[in-house]
Amino acid sequence: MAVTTSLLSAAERQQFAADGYLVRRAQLDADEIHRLFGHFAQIHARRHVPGCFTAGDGPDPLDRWPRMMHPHRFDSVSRGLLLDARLFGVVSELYGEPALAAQTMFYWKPPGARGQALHQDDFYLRTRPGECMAAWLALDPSTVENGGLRVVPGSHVSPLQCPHPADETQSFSQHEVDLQSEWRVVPVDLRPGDILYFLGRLIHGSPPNESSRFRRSFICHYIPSSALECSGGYQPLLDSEGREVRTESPGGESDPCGGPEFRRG
Ligand SMILES: O=C(O)CCC(=O)C(=O)O
Repeated sequence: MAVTTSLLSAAERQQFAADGYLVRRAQLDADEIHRLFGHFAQIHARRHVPGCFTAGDGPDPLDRWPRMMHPHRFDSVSRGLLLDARLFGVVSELYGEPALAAQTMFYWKPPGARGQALHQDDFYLRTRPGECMAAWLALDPSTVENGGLRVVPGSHVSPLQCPHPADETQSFSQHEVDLQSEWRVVPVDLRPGDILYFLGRLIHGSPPNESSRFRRSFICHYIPSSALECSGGYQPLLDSEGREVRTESPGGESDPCGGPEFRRG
């Protein structure tokens, strides 16, 4: 796939390089989003899809509305979005080389749900060389009140950190990284159809949903096609035509903080 330079402006590319993230507004329209709501509600009604999610009936809202992992592995709508040029093409252009698609997730983030502590995605994907990139698609308004994403601009130039345990009363995930004193955590307000792109070393996370509204989002992860390693759980990867490919070797999953690239917190 040739990487064209027609999707992004020079200002967008510059801002992405400086901050490590970029918001592109109104990439999906209201009809498309409405169809996605109905579609994922039908999948959730199955209550259990192996390797993707199991819905329970416990008191934790995330037990009743768990995130769906890798829905593109069985669902053509998710796979279509992952490979859609509005996402895949932009990611390839930001990389300056063809991307490979690694992951999809659907988050319901119901009222009362815990957030996700500040982290770097490449702690999980282990992309080498290079770094992964997320395309985070807002399906509902995503704000401070309902647990919208927050980012640390410029933190993408720092190395991967070895995280410490997160406060699991606030975060459903167990890992949290530290902030340097000059860094600021900035909320990113998104409207339905907006896409936030960000790099695998950018520190980001989300607070709990303290509103009475769901905050639904569809999240894709990619790696550059020149990467030689990516964690095994994200493979097989897909190229722009949907063909399955694998990196030469999986990342070092046995000791996630052991490599020389990790700064121990
Ligand atoms: O959507 C969220 O609340 C957090 C998602 C996130 O940080 C991630 O997928 O890496």
